[in-house]
Amino acid sequence: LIQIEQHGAVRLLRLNRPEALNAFTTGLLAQLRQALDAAADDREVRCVVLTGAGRGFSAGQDLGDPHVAPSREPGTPPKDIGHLLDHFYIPLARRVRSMPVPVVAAVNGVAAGAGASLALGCDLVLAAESASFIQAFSKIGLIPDCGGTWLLPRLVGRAKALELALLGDKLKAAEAQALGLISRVLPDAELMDAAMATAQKLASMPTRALVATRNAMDEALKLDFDTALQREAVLQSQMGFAYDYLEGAAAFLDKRKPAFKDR
Ligand code: LHQ
Repeated sequence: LIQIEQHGAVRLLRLNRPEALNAFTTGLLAQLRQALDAAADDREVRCVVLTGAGRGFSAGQDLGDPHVAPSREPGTPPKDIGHLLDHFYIPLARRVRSMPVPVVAAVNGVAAGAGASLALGCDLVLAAESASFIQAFSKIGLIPDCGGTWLLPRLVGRAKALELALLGDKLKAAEAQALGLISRVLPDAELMDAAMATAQKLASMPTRALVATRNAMDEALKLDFDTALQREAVLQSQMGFAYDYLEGAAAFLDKRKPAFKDR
């Protein structure tokens, strides 16, 4: 259910249930998490790209999944879909957010529900012109999950976050970029080349510093200014002791290309 390709130091993961717009079954969720774990554990991997096979990125939870679809039989007790979050979506969202390498989403088509949350939780989000983002949850009586309630207001502010989440309207890639929800929009035919070039660039950069930057920014959202300054000093001190800083500064002074290796 996941196609895995290695391009130099870039690990490409492609959700592969195109017949259902890569909607998440428990099998797909488990395999995606395994693939991310494997990328995290492999020291040769310095960037991960996440995309979808076919015309969609992911339509979110597979609503036909018997564990999720409410039973239509009278008298049957409702299912606790919270278990699915506990065992699949929460570990997945945490995994993406805590990867030891940058994660690029190449959103090739529609990203709906948890599919949108997954994309928006990545470090850089590139989208094809024909891609779209749908906060589909409200339309079926649910709330944004897989990090959606945390991500949306931080990315676009409360007013727009609520507009998107309450109305559940389709947001085109260009509108998503204008709102600051995603970083770049590419012509469809150029998306994958652009995403892979961006990933190769990130892979050639000082991975440990890139990841510490993401982590520091996520952390800073919870801190006051003064505490964030202190936290930067702690992290910067760690970076200063690392090989990549020595190499980066030396390469600059020697007027040569640096060869970074920390992760
Ligand atoms: C699908 C799905 C889908 C199954 C398309 N499931 N088959 C977490 C935990 C627990 C419970 C529930 O939820 C969550 C988090 C969530 O993610 S909730 C949100 C779930 N997602 C949605 O509500 C989106 C449902 N899909 C749609 O609204 C449309 O399919 C979109 C707008 C994404 C795309 O529309 P179209 O381009 O018109 O494509 P389509 O609707 O014709 O879909 C193509 C096929 O994919 C179709 O199958 P078929 O056999 O008829 O060709 C769909 O049934 C199937 N599919 N999404 N989520």
